[in-house]
Amino acid sequence: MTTVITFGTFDVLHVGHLRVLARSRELGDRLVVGVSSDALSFAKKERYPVFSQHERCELIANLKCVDEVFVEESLELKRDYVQRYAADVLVMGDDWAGKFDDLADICKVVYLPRTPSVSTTAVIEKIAGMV
Ligand code: C2G
Repeated sequence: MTTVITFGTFDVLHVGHLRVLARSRELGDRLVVGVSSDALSFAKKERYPVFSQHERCELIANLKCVDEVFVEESLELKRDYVQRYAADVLVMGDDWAGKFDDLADICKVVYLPRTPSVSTTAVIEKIAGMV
């Protein structure tokens, strides 16, 4: 049984999010997803997500490729989360390339290419332009 873990805010869910999760799941038998808390998202991006951490967790937990979700409270706790969920593989989008290589002593670290031309910010701007 190979457990894969990945992390993200996953605000305003779009196909880029879905693809990275589906590809992550293909790397093992079980996919655990850490969804950034509202406070962590604010610290990273200086704005609160459109959808709350409860709504984002509910959406991610109900995707076919996802087995378990939890709230990621801090970027500094990656090692603890990998150990807590007994993850064999840590997957991150390649916007984080190299950032988690220090965890290679406890799990395989994989960076997947992002889906081009789609982002939460672009979706928000597109909707804002329609109203
Ligand atoms: N993603 C992607 N293609 C896109 C947009 C996002 O593959 N066009 C991926 C990101 O690379 C990431 C995941 O979707 O793996 C979630 O993206 P974000 O919600 O932007 O995640 P981020 O805020 O970078 O949070 O601990 C790490 C953080 O929680 C990551």
